[in-house]
Amino acid sequence: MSRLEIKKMKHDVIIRGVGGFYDVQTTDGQVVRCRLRGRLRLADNRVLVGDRVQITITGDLEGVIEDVLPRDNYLIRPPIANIEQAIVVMALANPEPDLQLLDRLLVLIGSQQITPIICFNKTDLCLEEQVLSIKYQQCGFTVVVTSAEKNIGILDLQNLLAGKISTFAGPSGVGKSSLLNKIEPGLELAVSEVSQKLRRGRHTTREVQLIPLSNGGLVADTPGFSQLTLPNMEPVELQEYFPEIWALAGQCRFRGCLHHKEPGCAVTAAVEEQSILESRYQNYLILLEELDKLKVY
Ligand SMILES: Nc1nc2c(ncn2[C@@H]2O[C@H](COP(=O)(O)OP(=O)(O)OP(=O)(O)O)[C@@H](O)[C@H]2O)c(=O)[nH]1
Ligand SMILES: [Mg+2]
Ligand SMILES: [Zn+2]
Repeated sequence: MSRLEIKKMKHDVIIRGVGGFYDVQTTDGQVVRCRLRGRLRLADNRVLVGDRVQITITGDLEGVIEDVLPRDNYLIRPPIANIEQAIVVMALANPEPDLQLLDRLLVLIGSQQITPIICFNKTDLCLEEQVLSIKYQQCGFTVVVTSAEKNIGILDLQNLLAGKISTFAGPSGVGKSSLLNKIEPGLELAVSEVSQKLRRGRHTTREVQLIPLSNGGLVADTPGFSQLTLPNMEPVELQEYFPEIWALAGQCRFRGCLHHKEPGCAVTAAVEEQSILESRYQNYLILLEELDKLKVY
């Protein structure tokens, strides 16, 4: 069976892990608690939420995962497989947006051929919300500005999630679970206040969990994180995941320009003219250096 055929078929999917077991949603809508067949536990790539699996039923809503089907894609953070789009949530305030983590996540997501969507939440706490959202829109990203508190942008999110398999991603405390509670009333996911002392979230969500939506979508709530190492890629590949840089790359004097110190670089010129966001370019350089080091050692 080709990858495409596997994708088109409906399959049983892991929707959450629970203390060594996996809940699998079957094609007929039941949730079967499964253990892993022994040899799968030894496999290099651990089993992820979102994996399509073959199971045998052993009892009343109990089964065994016999096999994991090939993945379309997966993310290391949040750990999830086979998604179409990732909603990266950043709070505009409380906690302050971490633009380096945002740009890192956008690279990771892009490199897995997953569609990124940026969600700037807590717009009720911020007066200049326009600035960031317009800048990222100009880069070519889809951006939604929301407030779970004041019910802003929830309909936009619902429309983006309808009929798709998506994941939320982002730091702790930005409001991922709060937004999902608004998107799907009745969910009642746990949320908790941002620590004012540490100025960050309290890691309330502990597990990745795929949630069926009443509009036909499937969306994962995920634990927040603040650290993310990029997957191994050639330094020259990085620019492909910065759309605004990639769009100019053809105008540089040298082919294979890394847009760092090369003469005749269209990208550094655009940064000087402020048509490329300075923070995006600085984050590009930080990631470029990281990939360079990975390559050397
Ligand atoms: N003012 C304001 N507060 C919000 C908004 N959305 C969420 N919050 C608050 O932010 C805090 C953290 O929200 P959570 O939904 O738990 O955040 P999370 O991203 O799920 O965090 P983790 O599960 O730890 O990764 C809670 O106190 C929410 O009430 C918003 O739009 N505006
Ligand atoms: Mg949460
Ligand atoms: Zn260049």
